[in-house]
Amino acid sequence: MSLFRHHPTRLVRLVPLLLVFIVAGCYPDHPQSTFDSTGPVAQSQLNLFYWIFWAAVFVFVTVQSALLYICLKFRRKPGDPDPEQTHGHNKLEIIWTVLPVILLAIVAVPTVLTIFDNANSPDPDGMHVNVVAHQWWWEFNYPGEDVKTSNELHIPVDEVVNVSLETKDVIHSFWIPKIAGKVDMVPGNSNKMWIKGEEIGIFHGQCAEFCGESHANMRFQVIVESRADFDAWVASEREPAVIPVEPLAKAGLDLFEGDAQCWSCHKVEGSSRSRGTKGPNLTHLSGRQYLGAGIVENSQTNLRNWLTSPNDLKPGNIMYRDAAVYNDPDKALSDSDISALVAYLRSLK
Ligand code: HEC
Ligand SMILES: [Cu+2]
Repeated sequence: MSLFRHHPTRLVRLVPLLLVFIVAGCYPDHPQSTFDSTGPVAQSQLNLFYWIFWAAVFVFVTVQSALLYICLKFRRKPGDPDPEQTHGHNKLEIIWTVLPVILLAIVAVPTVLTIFDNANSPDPDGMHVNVVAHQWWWEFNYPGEDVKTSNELHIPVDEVVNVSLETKDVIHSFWIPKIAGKVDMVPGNSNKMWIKGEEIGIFHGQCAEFCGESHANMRFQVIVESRADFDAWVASEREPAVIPVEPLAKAGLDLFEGDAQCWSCHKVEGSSRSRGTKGPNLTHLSGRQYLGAGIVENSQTNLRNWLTSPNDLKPGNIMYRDAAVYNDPDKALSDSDISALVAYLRSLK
């Protein structure tokens, strides 16, 4: 405690800082706050959290009050003789064994019920989405709708969506803080969960299991929309990409499917050349709100920045690591190449 004795003010100065952190953590109106749930799964998890939280508060307050009381009441006063020496106390030992058992039961019963509720879809024959995680982006396949897309999950409001979770590489974890979470995606395994969005809007998703350099940048958007909007989205996603006629975009397509070798990692439906699966499906890239798995807004400038130096936006990403245009100086993209590619990608509506 010498620190305290010599420099009490230094430590006291840290208190406001600590409060800032604590209060910031409590702010519910945050895109990744689990305290502002909008779906039954996240709501049940939040209810469970409160149940356990208040049980813990009860234990804390009871134990600390007893401790304080005992310390004050039975503290040694000057001149006191040695206290009476005892060994064992059956009644006390039974009480402090039985009480925690009851408390643990109070916590365990709702926990197990919630686990089962979250694992068993109320509508197993409803809509399905297969989510495949990659370092550091997401693939979303809708087998019933015949739609394959990346980095943006569209779901109809108030409908149960059954989700299966897989990974192409390391362990990831699927988490939409306001709607549901978290279930791990484990190599060689397919995990299941269900989600339901009860509010129309755009929600944030985030990988919740450390998976390498750009783990923190492995995000996605969840677009909860009306049934009609969802059906319209499905209809447009099912259309193959339109072949551009505008000369710059056309030049971009030639590069994409030729010297720039983008085709080897990216799929564009409707193209017989672009069938790659190492990177996100780009068929309707322009329809997405964000680029690079939720990192930056999908604007012309950001797309240009992404193609110029993907590593600045997303350290370590596999495109930068493996694409020839970033690794072989002879194949590097010129400014006009990038303009053409941007024009082509912007045409992918
Ligand atoms: C070696 C494989 C590979 C090659 C070659 C490649 N990419 Fe990629 N690309 C990826 C991967 C992987 C990602 C996902 C990166 C991430 O978000 O971590 C990606 C992401 C993208 C994205 C963002 C997609 C989204 O949903 O936000 C665009 C746009 C893109 N690439 C365009 C291109 C273009 C244009 C070329 C050719 C110059 C190209 N890529 C070449 C692997 C590749
Ligand atoms: Cu991760």
